[in-house]
Amino acid sequence: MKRAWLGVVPALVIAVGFAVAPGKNCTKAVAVVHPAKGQAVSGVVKFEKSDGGTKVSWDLAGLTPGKHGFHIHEFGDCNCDDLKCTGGHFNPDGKKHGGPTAPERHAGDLGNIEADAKGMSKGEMVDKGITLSGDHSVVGRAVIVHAKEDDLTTDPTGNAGDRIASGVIGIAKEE
Ligand SMILES: [Cu+2]
Repeated sequence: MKRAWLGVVPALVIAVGFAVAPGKNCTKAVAVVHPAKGQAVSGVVKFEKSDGGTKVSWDLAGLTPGKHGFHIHEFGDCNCDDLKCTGGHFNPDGKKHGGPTAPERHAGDLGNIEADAKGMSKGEMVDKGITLSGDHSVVGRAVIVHAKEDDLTTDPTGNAGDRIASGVIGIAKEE
């Protein structure tokens, strides 16, 4: 009996190791976005490895018209009403807050998205700060939409206000 377990335990360790290694060769990821308590924002954000960075495309509804801070936060834990459990902006290099094209920025600083008069926002960007594997991988972390515009300056939050929607970034099937 004991001897049987000797084989099973290493096998389990190996299996779990593969399961949690976040996307060693991941090239596509997706986050289904859900509203924070009392909010109505929902949709989907997709990530894809591309030339020159990571292509981020989004399709969201239920926003107020105008600009909204759009970030990757450190933890993929959306299990709290105010989404503070997702931590601060994903910042593996210990940098200050900035806009997506600034040399000094958090990896997770994706700037703003803009909603139209109907509260819809759809678009794409290629970002150089995030990846889907390695130290800057966003897989397993959270994409967050804020109530207000990110001023791209104020450290560490961009003064973007409440967190109104979130999605956990997961590995997507490659085609
Ligand atoms: Cu944020």
